[in-house]
Amino acid sequence: MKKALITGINGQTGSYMAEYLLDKGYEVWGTVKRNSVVENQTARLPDEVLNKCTTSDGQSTLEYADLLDMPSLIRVIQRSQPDEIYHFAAQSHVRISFDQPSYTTQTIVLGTLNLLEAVRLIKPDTKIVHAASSECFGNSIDDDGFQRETTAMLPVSPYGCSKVYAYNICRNYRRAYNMFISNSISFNHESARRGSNFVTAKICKIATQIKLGRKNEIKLGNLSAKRDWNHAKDICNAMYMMLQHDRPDDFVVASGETKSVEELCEFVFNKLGLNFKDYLKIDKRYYRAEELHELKGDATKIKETLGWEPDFAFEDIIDDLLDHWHNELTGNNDA
Ligand code: F7E
Repeated sequence: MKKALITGINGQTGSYMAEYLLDKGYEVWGTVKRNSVVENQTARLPDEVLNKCTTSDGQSTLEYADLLDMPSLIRVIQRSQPDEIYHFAAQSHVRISFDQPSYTTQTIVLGTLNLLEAVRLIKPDTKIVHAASSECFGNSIDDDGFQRETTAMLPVSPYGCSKVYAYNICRNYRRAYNMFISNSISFNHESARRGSNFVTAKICKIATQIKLGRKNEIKLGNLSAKRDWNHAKDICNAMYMMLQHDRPDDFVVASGETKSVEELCEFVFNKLGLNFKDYLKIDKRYYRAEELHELKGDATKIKETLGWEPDFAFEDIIDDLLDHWHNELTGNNDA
């Protein structure tokens, strides 16, 4: 039985990764960050997943650990002896990275370095895939309007700057120590489990509240920003494929389509039979100190090398979010 360790197993993508790997028969380990509300520590992991997070002799495979606490990383790697590591844990909200630049940098920069160093010292044959980000590109874009593996990285947020370091230290450890470390340069990825302070989930949640008569306005920031939206489950599949490849490498994972926040908003409200302009207020609070204007990824490399194809189109992603928020807000959790 293969063993995988997921950092940030309770995050949006980490939780889907756990399900994906359990379905493939893996023993799944996860790092859990201590939260004073104990239920929040595993809130995104359904009971059937939690119940399967055990060793063959019934010991829990969820371990308290923090990327900034090296002893905790050493302990979890020693205990789990993983064949594969899926590295998600980070402060991942771009606007909040302007409010908490030091914390964001510590979790991503030192956190990734600590993880790589612990693996190098304890179990250097572990295969690692790091959740890098399209934020690494910032406003750099090729002449044909796409970002790809060769596009210059010119980040425009503390989060993006940190992810460029993490991306590069992964490449450095790969070359310097001959370790199997890949980067998934993931573009925006969304789902029913997306935190509602990210724009897709925020719009779907509030549009549903408006439809139910519980709210009468939505406050948003920069409507002209364009993003390449994907489903988190498609990112899991891509990251799994990267670790089954015969060598480590870096891959853009993206849909190749881009839409503005305004187009997203219009699409969601239209689906509910509403006109977003009747409810929209612009609030400067949601702007970033420096904006990233447009993301559109070229996923040719992963498609041609690994055979990856996404299962979810843009409308499927929105349907997943709207179904979730309708059920959550109406208490219809059996649906
Ligand atoms: O913003 C605009 C905002 O916060 C998307 C993370 O997963 O993807 C994500 O980062 C766009 C931005 O995601 C609001 O200015 C307008 O242009 O959903 P978001 P993000 O910043 O693109 C990358 C790839 C990551 O790696 C990150 O970890 O929407 N926007 N009004 C707004 N955004 C938010 N959150 N809230 C608003 O009210």
